[in-house]
Order: sequence, then C-alpha cells, then structure tokens
Amino acid sequence: MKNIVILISGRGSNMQAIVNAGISGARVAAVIANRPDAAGLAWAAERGIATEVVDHKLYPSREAFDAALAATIDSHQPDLVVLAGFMRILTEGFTRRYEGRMLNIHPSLLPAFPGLHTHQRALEMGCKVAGCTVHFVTAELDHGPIVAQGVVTLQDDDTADSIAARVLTLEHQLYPAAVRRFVAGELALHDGKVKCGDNPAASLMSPAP
Ligand code: NHR
Ligand code: GAR
Repeated sequence: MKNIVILISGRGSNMQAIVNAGISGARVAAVIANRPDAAGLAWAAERGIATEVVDHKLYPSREAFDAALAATIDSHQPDLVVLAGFMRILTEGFTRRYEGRMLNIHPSLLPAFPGLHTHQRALEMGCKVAGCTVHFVTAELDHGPIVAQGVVTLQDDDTADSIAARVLTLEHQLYPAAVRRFVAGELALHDGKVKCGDNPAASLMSPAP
C-alpha cells in the first residue's frame, strides 16, 4: 500500500476528488494545510483521514517553514506528495527532497501563465483556450516536467470565475487520473523527463461534449 500525503491551503476540492476516486494500491495517509482555517481539513477529518496544520505564519523564514513541513510530511512515510491548491512557494531544498514524487496541479496550460491569477491573464491576452496542467514539482515555480493537461475552449462572455469553474471540473478528472498512474507505476520522472506507460490518451483531457 502506497502512502499519499496531500498539501492544501483552502477548499481542497482537488484533495476531495483524489480521496473520492479511491486510488487502488494507495491510501491518503494525511492532509496537511499551511493555514489553520483551510476548509478542506474538516472534510478530511470527517472521513477519518489524519490532518495536520503547519502554519507558515509561525516560522521566521521559508527555510524554517519548509523544514517543519518536511518533518510533518515524512512522519507519514509518503510515496507521493500531492500539492492541491497549495499556495506557498517551496524552497529548492524542499523540492529536491521530494524530487520525482511530488505533483502539482496548476490552473493554466503551462508553460503559459505560471504564478497567480492565471485565468484573468489568459482573458487579457485574448487566449482561445485555457486549462490546467499536472506537473512534477521542481525548484523553478510551475516549470516542472508536464504530466497531463486539460483544455477548455473560451467563449466571448467568459470571466475569470466562469473559466475557473470549467477548468476545476477538468482538474477533478485529470488529477486523480495522474495520481492513479503514478501509484500504478505507470508514471515516473527519469533524468528530468516524464516517463509514462502506453496510454497517451490519459495525458490530455477536454470536457465531455
Ligand atoms: N514551489 C516550487 N518550488 N515549485 C513549484 O512548481 C511550486 C511550488 C509551490 C507551489 C503551486 C503553484 C501553482 O500551482 C506550487 C508550485 C503559490 C504561488 C505563490 O505565489 C505561486 C504558484 C503556486 C503556488 N505564493 C505566494 C508565496 O509568497 C503566496 C500567495 C498566497 O498565499 O496567496 O508563497 O500556482
Ligand atoms: C485549483 O484551481 C488549483 O488548480 C489552483 O487553486 C485551486 C484550488 O482549489 N491552484 C493554485 O492556484 C495553486 N497556486 P481546491 O483547493 O478546491 O483544490
């Protein structure tokens, strides 16, 4: 049985999608938040999942926060660390510790729009498509090797909120599918490149018509 540790900062709907997917061969060993008020914590606790808070405001530096976070994660013996709406930039040392076993979902079609406010930026640029990207986490923010992407078509009356809602629905399919492939041994990082099994269709999703 593999241990998955999920890091959240807020609502945790991607965490819920992964828990609800029931990944065979794995269990969600813990849900850890950097904010005590993260709504997803209560949802996880109600389901008997271990929850922890490592409050970044209680640490004097990013290094000190990351050291405490790593100690908490490691106490759950993770095979995979999943960032699910986790909002703190991680230090290089932290990302190296979990190299090849830490995934993130980012709400844009990377390498476009790393960072925050992705949907608003896509609208302002006149993009015709938007989406989300699952990637391995490396030191460079939102630049790790890409595992899977979900694409939505933009309409004239779209707002950042309407795009976020459509993309989120896709995130909830794409992310559990990627986690399932990692747990099954069909997805790995070798020499900085993504190696995956022979199911390329699992790497690109768009909404059902
Ligand atoms: N850390 C590293 N080193 N590499 C990545 O690829 C990371 C990462 C940490 C988080 C998620 C990412 C996203 O999907 C992620 C990927 C937070 C910020 C941010 O600016 C940017 C990108 C992501 C997460 N955070 C501010 C900070 O100062 C705080 C913002 C807030 O608290 O609201 O850490 O988008
Ligand atoms: C998701 O859309 C995720 O892609 C995005 O925040 C939302 C989290 O929702 N992540 C980031 O912006 C990371 N910086 P959730 O908490 O309901 O999963």
